[in-house]
Amino acid sequence: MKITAVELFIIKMPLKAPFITHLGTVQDREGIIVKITDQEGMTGYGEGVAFSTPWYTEETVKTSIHMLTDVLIPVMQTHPIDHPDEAAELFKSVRRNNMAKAGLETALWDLYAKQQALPLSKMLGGTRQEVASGVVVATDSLTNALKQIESYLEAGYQRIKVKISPQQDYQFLAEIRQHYPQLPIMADANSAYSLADLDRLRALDELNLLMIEQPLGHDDIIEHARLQKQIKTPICLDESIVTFDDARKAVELGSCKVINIKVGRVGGLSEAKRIHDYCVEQEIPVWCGGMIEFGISRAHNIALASLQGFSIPGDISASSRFWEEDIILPEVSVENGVIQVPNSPGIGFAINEKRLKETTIATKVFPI
Ligand code: OSB
Ligand code: MG
Repeated sequence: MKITAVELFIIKMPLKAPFITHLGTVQDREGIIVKITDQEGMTGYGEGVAFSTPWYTEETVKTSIHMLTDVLIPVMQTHPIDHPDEAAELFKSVRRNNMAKAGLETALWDLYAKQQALPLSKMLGGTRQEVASGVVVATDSLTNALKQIESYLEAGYQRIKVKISPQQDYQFLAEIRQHYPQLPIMADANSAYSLADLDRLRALDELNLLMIEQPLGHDDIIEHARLQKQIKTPICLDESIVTFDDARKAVELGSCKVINIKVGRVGGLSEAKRIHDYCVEQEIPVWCGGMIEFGISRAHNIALASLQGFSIPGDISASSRFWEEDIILPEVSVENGVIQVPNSPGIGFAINEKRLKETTIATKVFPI
C-alpha cells in the first residue's frame, strides 16, 4: 500500500450530556485518531475507541497508545502491507488489544478503498444505500429518559435502547412501554445481572422488548445459554463476542439469538465482516454497536452496516447525539430514521481540520 507515515492524535471532547450506566458515567470522551499517509499523499483515517478508563473492556486510551507506539506500528515498519486483511494476520502475534489494532486496521481500510477509488461500503461488500438508525438512552432518571425518547422519536430514530440494571429495570421499562406501546425498544444491561436474577429477567418478557443485550458476565457464554432457555426475550451478546470464534461458539451453544458487532471490540473490519458472514449463514441477525464515538468511527460503522446481514437498526446515531461539533464534514445526520451511505471513495467523509486541531491534546508521528 506504499505507506509512508502513521500519525496519532489524542483528542478530547465533552459529551452534550452525561452517559450513565451502572458501571459509571462518561462525561468527557477521549479518543485516538489514526492517520495513515501513502507515497502519493493520500490519507486513510481510523479511530481507536477505547475509553479513558477500563470500564467496558480492559483497554484504555493509554494502553492503546502504548500498543500502537511500542508494538503495532513497529510491526508495520518492518512488514509491508498489500491489503488491509493482512493487518489482522500480522497482529495475531499480539494478544487482544483489539481496539488498538482496529484503530490502525480501519485507517488501512479507508486508505485502501481510496487507493482503489471505491467507497469503503462497496469494498466491504455492502449493498445498502442507507442504514437504519437507533439511539441509546443512558440516564438514571425516568423523566429524562422520557424527555430524551420524545426528542429522539421527533428526530426520526427507529429504535430506542435503554440501559438497565437491577436498580432500574422493570418499572423503568414498563413506564416507557406504557407511553409507547408500539415502539421498538431494547434493553442493554452491560453485565449487571447474574443467574440468581432469573426472576427479574423473566419478568421483562412481558414488555415485548426486541432483545436484551449482555445481561450476564462480560466474558460469559455458558450461563447466557442457560438463561436463554428460560426467557422468551432474545439475548443479544456484546461484550462476550471479541473474536470470530467467540461468535461461532456462542451461536453453537445457543447463548444468544442476536449479535451486536463492534469494529473496535473485535479488532477491525476484517474480523467484523467474518462474524457478519457467519451470522448470515447461521441466520443470526446482527446490528452495529456504538462506542460514543467520533465521526471517523461513525463513518466506518456506516460502511460496515451497509452489509446485508445488518437487518436491525444499530447504535449508529447522528454526530449531534453526543457532540456540539464533530471532527468530520459533513457530520453524520439522520433523516427519516436512516443515514445515507456515502458514494465517494473511502469512508466518504472529510476531516474537519479546524475541529480536529482544537480538540487535539497530543500527537505523535511515525515514519514507515
Ligand atoms: O454496551 O453498547 C454498549 C457505549 C459505550 C460502551 C458500551 C456501550 C455503549 C452503548 C452505545 O450503549 C452508545 C452509542 O455510541 O450510541
Ligand atoms: Mg452493549
